[in-house]
Amino acid sequence: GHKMTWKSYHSLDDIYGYLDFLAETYPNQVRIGSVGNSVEGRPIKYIVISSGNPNAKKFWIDGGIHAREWISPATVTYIINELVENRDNNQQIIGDIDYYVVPVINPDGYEYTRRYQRLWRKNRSKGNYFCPGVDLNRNWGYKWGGLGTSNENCREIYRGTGPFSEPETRSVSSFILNNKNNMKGFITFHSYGQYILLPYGHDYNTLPPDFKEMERVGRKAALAIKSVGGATYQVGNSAKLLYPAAGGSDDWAKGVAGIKYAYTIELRDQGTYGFTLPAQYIIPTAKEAMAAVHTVARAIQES
Ligand code: 0X9
Ligand code: ZN
Repeated sequence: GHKMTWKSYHSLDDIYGYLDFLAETYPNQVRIGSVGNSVEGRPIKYIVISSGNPNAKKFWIDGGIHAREWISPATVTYIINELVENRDNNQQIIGDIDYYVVPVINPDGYEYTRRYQRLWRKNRSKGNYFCPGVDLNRNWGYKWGGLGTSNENCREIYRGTGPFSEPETRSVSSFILNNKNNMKGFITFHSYGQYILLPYGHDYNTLPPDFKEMERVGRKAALAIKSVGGATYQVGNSAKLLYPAAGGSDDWAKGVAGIKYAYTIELRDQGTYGFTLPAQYIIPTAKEAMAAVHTVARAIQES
C-alpha cells in the first residue's frame, strides 16, 4: 500500500514513496529512476509510464519547479495515478504514447516550503549566504539572461551565474535531451492564474513558426478544462498574456529540444488563495489538468 491521497498536500517522501509503490506494483508498465540530485542531495525522481509500443511518441510532464506552487506536484501525481492505476478510463491516450513524468523538479525548495517558509520560490543554491536560491525557471539555456530575469541573488527572479548553473536544471535538461527522439509533448505545471502559456516567453515578439497550431490545441485544452471542471483558462503567448521572462523551461523545450507541443500551464486559482490553494481544490484542479493532458495527447497522436 501507499499513503497518497489527493485530499491533502504530501511530503516529498510520500510522493517518492508513491512512485516506488507504482514501480513495485506495475513492473511491466512503469519504470522509475532519478535524473540526478538537487543542491542538497535529494534525488529528482522520474517515472516513465510506457505504452509497450516500440514506435511510441513521448510526452513530457513535470511539476514543482517553483517550490511554493504546491498544486503542481499534487496535480502531476494525480495525472500519474490516472495513467497507471486508472488505465481503463485513459485507454485512448496510453496505447501509443510513453509518458516521462517528474512530479517535483525542485525537491529542496518543496521541502523548504513545507518546513520553514511557505512562500519560498527558488531552489536552495548556496551562492549567497544571505540570499540563497536561484529561480530555476530563469536558469535554462535558451536566451538565458534576457527580459524578466535578475542578476541579483536576493531577487525572486534571480537567474543564477550562467545557463544551467543549477544541478536541477542541468540534470533535467540532459535527461530530456537523452530522450528527445520522438518527444512531441511537453507540459510544465505551475500556479497560479489559470493560463495555458505558449512560447516564446523571452520577449514580446518571437513566436515559433507553428504558433497557430499550438494555439489551436491550447484552445481545445481550455475548452476541455472548462467542460470538466468549470474553470476558465486563458490561452496565449506567455510574454503577451503574462510577462516576458527568459530562461524558462518551456522556451528551451520548444527552441532547443524541438518538442512540438510545449506549454506552461498555470493551474488554479486566479488569486483568491493564490499559492496557498486549499487542498479541497486539488481534485477539481487535477481533473481539469488531466483534460488538458488528454487534449495534447490527442494532438500528439495526430501529429
Ligand atoms: O514566471 C514564471 O516562471 C511562470 N509564472 S509563475 O507565476 N508560476 O512563476 C511563467 C513562465 C512562462 N514561461 C516563460 N516565460 N518562458
Ligand atoms: Zn511557477
